[in-house]
Amino acid sequence: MQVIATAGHVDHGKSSLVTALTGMQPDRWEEERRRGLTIDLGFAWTTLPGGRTVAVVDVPGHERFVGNMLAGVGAVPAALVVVAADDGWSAQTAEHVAVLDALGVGHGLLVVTKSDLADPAPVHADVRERLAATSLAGIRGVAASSRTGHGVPAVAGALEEVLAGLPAPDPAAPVRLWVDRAFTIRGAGTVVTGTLAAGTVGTGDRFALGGREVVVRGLQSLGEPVEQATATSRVALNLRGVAVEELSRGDALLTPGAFRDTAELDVVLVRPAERLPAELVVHVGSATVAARVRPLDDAAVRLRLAHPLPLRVGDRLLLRDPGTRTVHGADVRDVDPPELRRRGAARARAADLAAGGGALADLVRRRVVLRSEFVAMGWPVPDQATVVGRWLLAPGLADELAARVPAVVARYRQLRPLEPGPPTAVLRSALELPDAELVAGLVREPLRLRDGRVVDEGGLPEPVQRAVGQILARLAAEPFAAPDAEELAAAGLGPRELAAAVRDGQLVRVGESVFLAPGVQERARRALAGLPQPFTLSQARQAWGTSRRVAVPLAEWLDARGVTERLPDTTRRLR
Ligand SMILES: Nc1nc2c(ncn2[C@@H]2O[C@H](COP(=O)(O)OP(=O)(O)OP(=O)(O)O)[C@@H](O)[C@H]2O)c(=O)[nH]1
Ligand SMILES: [Mg+2]
Repeated sequence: MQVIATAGHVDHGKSSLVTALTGMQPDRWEEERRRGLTIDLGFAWTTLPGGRTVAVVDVPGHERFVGNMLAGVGAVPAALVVVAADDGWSAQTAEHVAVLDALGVGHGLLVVTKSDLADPAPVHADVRERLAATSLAGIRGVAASSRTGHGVPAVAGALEEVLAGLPAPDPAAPVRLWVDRAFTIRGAGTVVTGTLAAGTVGTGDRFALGGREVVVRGLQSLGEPVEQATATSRVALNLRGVAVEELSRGDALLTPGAFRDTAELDVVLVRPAERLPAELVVHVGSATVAARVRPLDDAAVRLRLAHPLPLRVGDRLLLRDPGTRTVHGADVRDVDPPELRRRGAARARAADLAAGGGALADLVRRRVVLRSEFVAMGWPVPDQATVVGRWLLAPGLADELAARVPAVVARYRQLRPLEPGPPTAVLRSALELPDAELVAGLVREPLRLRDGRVVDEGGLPEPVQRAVGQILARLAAEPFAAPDAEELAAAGLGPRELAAAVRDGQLVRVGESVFLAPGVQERARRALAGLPQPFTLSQARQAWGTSRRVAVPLAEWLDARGVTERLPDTTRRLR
């Protein structure tokens, strides 16, 4: 399916043309039909002779209802510009075309209607000339009469060609469905409708909607129930989790996590403007919100929205001055812009925005950003980004920060020589990182991450390591000849040094100032396996070839670890 919206002055025959094409009456309200005037958006659809299905969003032409017109064209990629042969280019023709131009709508068809009332040729020529300076320059034109039916098949044929030229939206894109109607159906509950511009919607899907989660109970497209609808499509979703009173036009159903709300953003005008009012109305999708305007230069503008919207970089906004009815197209360039405090910051910012550096430039400015945030802003992840867990780092930044880590570790160890190294939180704050999780990506050889700390591969201060090394050499020859307290003290190993060696996995503490080498448990067990079971402490001591000072705590240590079992008569056996 493809979707197109009408445009044009009041009474020029938009709704009549839609009816002639589709056989459906787009004016839904009794008041509209009675007055012969479109007030709100209308919807109709048909399968064209060539086989394409098209849905038409029919907009009102009356100047009072331009707000509804804006909501209707916001998510639609093509326009059916209608001008009456007996009236020609008129005020709302100009206003609607200016809107389409500002939105950058480049696909469309011009239909000169009421060809039964006047020669369409002069109007056709005039309109084509006026469109030449807009995004609709060069679109095809067809003359028709909805009254006589003359030219209507040609409109259908030309329309098929226009639709064939539309770019195919990404069916896997995240969904942002701007609600254009919300109502209830007896027995079904809340229903919203909208133009699905990208992505896919199906029964059971969950969406974020203004801070709550809603579930799609069922959906319809073109009046028929469907399991799934893929962009471009008109859809009606029956929702669970929201009451109709909580909804209005301009709300958006969002793929959870794929969008972020923003109230402050930087945009670049499609056409530079000398002077902008201090306040403008922003239109995007079906939403309308007032915005404070701060020009950064004649093209770049900072907007502060009266309430946040789920906007992304690359979105095209329509900025409208309701007083003068002038419109500007504006491209969203930053949905989380930097503060402008210093003198000249605005000008520098404008230059950056004009340069339009894209995802990489944005990442360089942010330095570190959550990947999910960055993607939700609308940026692709640049190839040059460094990925650390959930984070993206600007190119080169990881190396720059990693180079600072050894100094932080050294300083910490100087202050606390017997701790293995600083906890990641210390590095997080020293390097001003938003999350300790990032430290993992910044630790380079010979440092490493162990138990939430950044430690030296060596583990212990030099003199301590040397003394421990001597003891280990001795224990290699005589595994149960633990050095006594005096010997340890002489080697410079006080309680803190010994605790550090134990923490580093180099010594095992089996009792009060009894330290043996790693692997002692297995060695002790093997020696006991050669004894008759059960055995006495004295037998164990002899098997180990050590003193009572070592044998008593070692035997208890083995009991505690379940290697041996102490029997009621104080003998032991291996378990
Ligand atoms: N003679 C003639 N009259 C037409 C033709 N198309 C529409 N009309 C008449 O023009 C009037 C306005 O037609 P609509 O189709 O309601 O015009 P519209 O552009 O939808 O008007 P709004 O939605 O209010 O902006 C109606 O009385 C139609 O019957 C046509 O091709 N020939
Ligand atoms: Mg109408």
